[in-house]
Amino acid sequence: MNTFGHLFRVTTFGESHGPAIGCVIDGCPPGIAIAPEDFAADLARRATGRTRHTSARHEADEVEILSGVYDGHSTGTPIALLIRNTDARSKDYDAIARQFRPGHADYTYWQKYGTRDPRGGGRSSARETTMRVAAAVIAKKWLADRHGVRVRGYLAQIGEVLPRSCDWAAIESNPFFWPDAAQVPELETYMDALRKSGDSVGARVTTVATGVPPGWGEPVYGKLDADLAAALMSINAVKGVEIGDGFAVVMQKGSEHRDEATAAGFASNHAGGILGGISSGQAIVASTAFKPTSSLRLPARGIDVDGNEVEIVTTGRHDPCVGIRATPICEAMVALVLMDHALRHRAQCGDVGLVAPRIPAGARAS
Ligand code: EPS
Repeated sequence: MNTFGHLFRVTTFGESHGPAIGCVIDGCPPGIAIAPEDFAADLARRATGRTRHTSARHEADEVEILSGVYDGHSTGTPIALLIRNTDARSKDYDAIARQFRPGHADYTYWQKYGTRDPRGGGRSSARETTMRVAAAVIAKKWLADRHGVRVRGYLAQIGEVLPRSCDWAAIESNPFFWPDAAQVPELETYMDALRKSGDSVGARVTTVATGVPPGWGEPVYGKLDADLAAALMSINAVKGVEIGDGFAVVMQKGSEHRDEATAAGFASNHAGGILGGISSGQAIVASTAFKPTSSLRLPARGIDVDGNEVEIVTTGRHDPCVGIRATPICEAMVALVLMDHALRHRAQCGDVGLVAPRIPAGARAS
């Protein structure tokens, strides 16, 4: 399945070392101002090769709009976006073309399809996330213009390192999307040592959507939190998703967890902005866990396609921590889910209008 969403429906295509990657967005409302340069900022935030802490592959990531936009505005017909791959180095993969990297989708793709494109991991490459970010530029724009929704994220953990403070202003001024500027030198040192060691590490990204009105999300099988979890889990290397307090709820008492309401607003946000699968009007908070990447130059035991035991060493240009550049990808998936649910809510309940009483959003997070 390469298609995502119900009414705002995104299909991505392409492989990491093929001629191009792209997407088709079907169901986009007409009248949204869209220009090729609108995509540049978010694509650059996600891209490799912009700092020494990510893969050195340097893609131009220039978007060509092939359809669905006329005179600078969406027409309501399918929007097709294309990005040509300009810096693939397929020979890096010759040595492992017949091997399965431990911890990688190499093995499961092979088992599923009986074949695979080994160049750059083919379709299983994080390169695919480029098109999610591109599609979400349009969703973010519509959500902001129509509803004042803002979707932002930050890196909330690398390995065992946690932010000591959280300042939104710091996040865009360092290569890690880290919310505590004072810790950035420490992270640089950490990542330099990790890269030299040849190993990789996991990370956690927190994504926050503010301005979402109450009512988005559908019981029972279209719950907003379920769709967010599925969307975030569909990002490469993701192993866990939490909404609001997530797994910490296991240790909470009901009297602690419930978010009390006052006329001035909700007093806390343990629920992460979603009750019964429907947005409450509070900030939606999602946390995503990324595993340490599996393409390592440190030798590991493995099997090749003929079943022989082999020593596997992965050379080439890889991310020591893919979570570092995952913040825009998590934002993108949250924005795509919200866009889809906004249209779904409008379709079914657009006539309901404002319902009183409306509790102000109150606390941002728990
Ligand atoms: C990736 C491996 C690297 C990354 C790539 C994701 O690709 P290559 O081995 O071809 O240099 O550079 O990321 C991107 C190109 C991108 O745009 O995100 C992987 O194995 O997932």
